[in-house]
Amino acid sequence: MSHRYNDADSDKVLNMYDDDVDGDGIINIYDDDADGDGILNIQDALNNAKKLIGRPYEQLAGEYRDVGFKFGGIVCIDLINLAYEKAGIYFEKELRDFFNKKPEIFRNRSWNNPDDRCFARRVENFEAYCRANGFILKNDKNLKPGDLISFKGKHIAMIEKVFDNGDFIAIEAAGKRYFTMRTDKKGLYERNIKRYGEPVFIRLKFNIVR
Ligand SMILES: [Ca+2]
Ligand SMILES: [Ca+2]
Ligand SMILES: [Ca+2]
Repeated sequence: MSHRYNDADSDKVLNMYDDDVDGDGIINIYDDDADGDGILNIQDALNNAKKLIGRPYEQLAGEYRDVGFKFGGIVCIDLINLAYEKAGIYFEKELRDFFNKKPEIFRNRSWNNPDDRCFARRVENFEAYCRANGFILKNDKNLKPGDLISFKGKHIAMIEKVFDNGDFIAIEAAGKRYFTMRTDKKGLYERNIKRYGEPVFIRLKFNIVR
């Protein structure tokens, strides 16, 4: 996680606090290539997510001073957050900043707010952020690698590969599977629709006016 504490553009603001990680004058959420490595954010994040395959699931869910995470365990949303932060998009910060702009989109604000350390690790907050920004797809007809799939704001995975017949492979960190791994659509749906609800598909967009 050294990327968090690096300062890619040497402006004395660490990456994790920097609105413009690569210092090209375009702030991260409008910058298609936020870390300036020549790879677009979505592809960059997908590459990073693949590297997280094999990470154990964080069964303690942040309890005990987050010891599980410190030892490399991740929960479903960490897969997304870590994959993106290495690409220069820090959703931990973006969600908190967004709360200050549009608090009304978040539920249970008396405790579900930026002061809560788990605020940006709640899928429902990430989904609300995506909804407010118009990132929710109408259906699953034209999924692309890098799209995200959220089950009623309770569970989330990243799509890696899409087949012509509508099938897909996703990367998922799920408690019942113990390790971050690939899943086919059938397995993903069987594990999660009954438990959480119907899927919502998300395509993040950068380089747009919001
Ligand atoms: Ca910086
Ligand atoms: Ca930039
Ligand atoms: Ca990049």
